[in-house]
This record gives sequence, structure tokens and C-alpha cells, in this order.
Amino acid sequence: MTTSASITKEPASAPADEQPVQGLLATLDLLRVTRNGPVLHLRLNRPAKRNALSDPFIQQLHTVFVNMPEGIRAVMISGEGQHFCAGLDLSEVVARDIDSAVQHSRMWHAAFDAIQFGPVPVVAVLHGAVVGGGLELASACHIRVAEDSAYFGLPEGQRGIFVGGGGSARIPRLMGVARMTDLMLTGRVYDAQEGLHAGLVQYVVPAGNGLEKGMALAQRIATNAQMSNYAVMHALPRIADQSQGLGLFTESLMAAIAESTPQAQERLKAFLEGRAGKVVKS
Ligand code: 1HE
Repeated sequence: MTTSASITKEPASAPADEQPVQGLLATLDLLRVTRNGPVLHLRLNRPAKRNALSDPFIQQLHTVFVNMPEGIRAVMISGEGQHFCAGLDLSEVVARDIDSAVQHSRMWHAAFDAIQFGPVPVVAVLHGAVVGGGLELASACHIRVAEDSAYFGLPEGQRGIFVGGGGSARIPRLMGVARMTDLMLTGRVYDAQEGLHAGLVQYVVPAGNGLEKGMALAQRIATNAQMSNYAVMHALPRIADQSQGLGLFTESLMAAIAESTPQAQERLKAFLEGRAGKVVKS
């Protein structure tokens, strides 16, 4: 189902250039959803519980990515309160049987797959605790911006459980199996700079600057040709999982599709006619 989210009057608490959405996405109580032109901003909105991810929370995240409003070209996810996300809502885990535990994990997989392999690129803005399922959520996004207050951990080991939200598949692809093993076995916690060096995040900014940086990146991403963004989101990680021979073949097909779109043709012509920007180091 597609719900078009049109613009309504801005609430006092929203930044001046962000507008609330209407329709289905406005009914979600665990997410506050606003838009700034082509960028949808999702705030995890359960600060009293440190944005711990309950079942309804995961379902609401899923709902957004399968009901992306018309005209949205990028998403930014951030967390309300002192922390990005405390991970799985531990109060829901007690006394779950094996069947429902498997189904529960598969529900997280479906939601986070809808983020990673969804319609548009997603920028996560991270601050405070980014732990357990919170790190799994961040790892399903495409760009991660950490404020220097951010810290990363996988306390599943301490809680007697294992990752179940796709972390074992996604996090080693960012930081490597050895580093993830260290976090899980020893309870080690990385600060923002360590997260940057390990490959968990692409940017670190001073506390309080994350939303501005994240929005600037999302707005920039939103200007790309849609098929280029699609190729980066959908083809690149799959090619990385393929053998070199299969990867090169997939790349050729994806490249041919991307360059034959009208958007690509127009952009290539614009450069050749001196109407497009050059590549410069900012
Ligand atoms: C929670 C949760 C939660 C807070 N589930 N309720 N995740 C963890 O093991 C992390 C557990 N949380 C913490 O270590 C800390 O809460 C924080 C470092 C994130 C934040 O500390 P702080 O001092 O700011 O907050 P707080 O006082 O610990 O928590 C405030 C409230 O949030 C409190 O509830 P209250 O009713 O007493 O006010 C906490 O109980 C509640 N809360 N975190 C439930 N996680 C798909 S598999 C994924 C597996 C995992 O994610 S395992 C990792 C789980």
C-alpha cells in the first residue's frame, strides 16, 4: 500500500524546514515522522525506554519502508532523548518459546531488509548508546553519522542471548568478524572514533551537529539519479557477496541499465555541455 504524505502545519517542536506528514505515517506512535522536501526524517520516539525496540516498534519501522511517501528520495533516522537506541526491548524476551523466538527474529529481518533493500538510501544519525539491536538497526542503513557522544556495543553476550536482527550478517561486513567477536565475547564498547576506525560509521561530528550533517548528506543523496542510488543500494552489496566472475557480470548489467536511463543521459549531456559541476575536494 502506498500512502502519500502531504504537508500540514509545522508543530512548534519541529525544525523550521521540516514539516509533519499526514496519513498512515502520522498515526505511528513510536516514530515521529517529518519531511524536508525529498528527505523523510524518522525519529525513534520512545526516549523514556531509551528507544528500546519492542515488537510494535519494529513493525512501525517496517510500515514506513513499505509505505514510502510520494517524492521521497532519502531517509534520515535519528533517536529522541539521550541515546539513539538501547536495542531489543528486553522485557519482551522473557519466557518466549523456540517457535516464537524464530518468528520474532524473522520479523526483525523483514523490517531491516526493508530498510537496507528498500526504495531509498537511509542515513542514520547516532548519538549516545547504539547497542545490541540499535547497532543492528544502524547497520541496515547506508550511511552512518556518529556524534562524538555515540558508543557502540553488543551486550547480547552479557544478556545470555545472541544477535537476532541481522547483526551477524551485516555487522561483520562493516567491521570484520574479529572485531565483532571481541565486542560480543568481552563486552568491549567502542567510542565514536573507534567506531570510525573500525568501519562502523563513515562520519564523526561534534555533539549536536549530527542532524545537520545527516540532513545535508541526505539532501545531497536525494539529488542523485534514482537508478544510480538503486544500483548502489541493491547491486553493490550483492556484488560484494558474489564471486569476482559473477560480480563483474552483474556490474555490467547494472551499469548498462543505469546509463540508459533518461536521467543519466541528461546528466552526461549536461557535463559535456559545461552545465554540470566538476568534481572538487570540499
Ligand atoms: C530498557 C532497555 C531495553 C533501557 N529493554 N527496557 N540492550 C541492552 O542490553 C542495553 C540495556 N540498556 C542499557 O544498558 C541502558 O539503559 C542504556 C545505557 C541504554 C541507557 O542508560 P540510562 O541510564 O540512560 O537509562 P536507564 O535508567 O538504564 O533506562 C531507562 C529506562 O529504560 C528504564 O526503565 P524504567 O521503567 O526503570 O524507567 C530501563 O529499564 C529501560 N530500558 N534499555 C527494555 N533494552 C533482535 S536481537 C537484539 C538483541 C539486543 O538488542 S540485546 C541488547 C539489549
